[in-house]
Amino acid sequence: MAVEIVRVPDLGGADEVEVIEIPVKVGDQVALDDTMVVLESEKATMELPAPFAGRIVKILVTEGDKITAEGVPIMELEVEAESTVAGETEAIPSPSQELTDPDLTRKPESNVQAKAETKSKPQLVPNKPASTPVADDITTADNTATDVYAGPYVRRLARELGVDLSRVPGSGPRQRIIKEDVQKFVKQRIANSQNAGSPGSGGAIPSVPDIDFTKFGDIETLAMSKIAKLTAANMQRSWLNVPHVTQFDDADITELEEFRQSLKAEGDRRGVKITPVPFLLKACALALQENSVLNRALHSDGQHFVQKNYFNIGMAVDTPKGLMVPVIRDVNQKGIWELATEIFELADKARAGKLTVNDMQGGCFTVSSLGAIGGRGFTPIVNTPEVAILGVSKAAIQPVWNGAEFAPRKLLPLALSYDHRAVNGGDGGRFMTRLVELLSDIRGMVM
Ligand code: CAO
Repeated sequence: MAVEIVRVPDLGGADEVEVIEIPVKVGDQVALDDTMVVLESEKATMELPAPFAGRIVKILVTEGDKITAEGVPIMELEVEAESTVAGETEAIPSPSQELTDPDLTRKPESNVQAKAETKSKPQLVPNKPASTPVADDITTADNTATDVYAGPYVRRLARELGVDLSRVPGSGPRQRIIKEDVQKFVKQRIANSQNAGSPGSGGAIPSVPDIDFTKFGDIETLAMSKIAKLTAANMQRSWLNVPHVTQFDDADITELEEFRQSLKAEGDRRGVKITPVPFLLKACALALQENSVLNRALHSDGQHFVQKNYFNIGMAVDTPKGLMVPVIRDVNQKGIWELATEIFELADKARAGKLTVNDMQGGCFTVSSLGAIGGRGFTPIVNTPEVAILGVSKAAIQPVWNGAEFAPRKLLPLALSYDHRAVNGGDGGRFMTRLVELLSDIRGMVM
């Protein structure tokens, strides 16, 4: 082991340089070219690189020191025998010595001290004008921006930590970003994310604490099925991405129900069960045709909508393994018998766990009917990339004022959720009103 003294190089014509940053400490292992000290003159800043790899045994300067001559010892570096440079002639990468232009960083010239004359020499390069405020002239986020006022050491640190330097306020001379600024920025971000969810915070989503439920009673841990995991992931993605609006209305399906009952005998002959669901799908397809805004997807480029000119509707099916959504294609072109048959077949297939990927692709809109199960209303979550979903609850007979008296009518509660990035309240309102109209007077479906 040999101890080498690292000295201040040629000052590049400056009368005095100041030690403005010492990014290393005693005991640190440095690699060749790691920044050891940052010096600054009135006109330039220079990062003094390690002339060889080794361990720092002594730092002979402190931040704020003024150096007026070259050759002043600044550090003692313990170098492994084989990496000392005495007599070595191989080309050594030149140091990084820039602030304002990283492209100017490598200039193979003479080295910082006699012992290492085969190495390159740091050069002072002009600082950016002191009057230029850092925050105003930073536009890129890749930390190679020439107008980010920081040296290679800080840039490297920022890269390692994934910090966008353009967002870091510099506290060094002329707002130079120093390592403490990056550290402070990272600490702040961590604190923000830990406080996320607290009023006024803009950080990441707070995690739910892990609770040991055995403290409170007997538990079992059950493996989630593949469907349950997929459903959880899809729901979370949609919930986090989609600004949801849900609006409500009731459709008077008294006449639809009378008509449906009148079809029962024929249904028995055909072997098809007619429930309100095929009517709902048909009415949705027609309302989508007339309100095409709800038959869109948001383009991933954030600049376009994808307008779908086909009308495929997904139908949520409750299965023992979890929620599945087979898709019924071209609903607008199909009759009620055909739809009822397909609904029955797909729901059966879903419950038997036999749906194919194809059965579940290509939906434009989803209907989730909990009518057979019960409940007065719920707010469904949009099945992205679709932009709207209809939640259907249990129909019930209710008194409705007809202008002269309260009459018993069968009302079907509907809830339409939509992605407010793609669908405005007006669009949603028009769709819902038309849907209610079609269900309340099914003659509209055949016109
Ligand atoms: N109001 C009152 N009764 C209703 C109704 C409603 N909105 N919708 C259906 N019914 C009745 C049906 O008419 C049928 O009664 P009858 O035999 O007397 O006619 C009965 O409820 C049972 O219907 P069904 O469940 O066999 O068939 P369906 O067409 O109504 O529904 C399907 C099919 C696949 C939508 C349904 O079985 C299902 O799985 N629903 C759950 C969907 C779901 O889980 N959504 C939540 C998703 S988010 O977690």
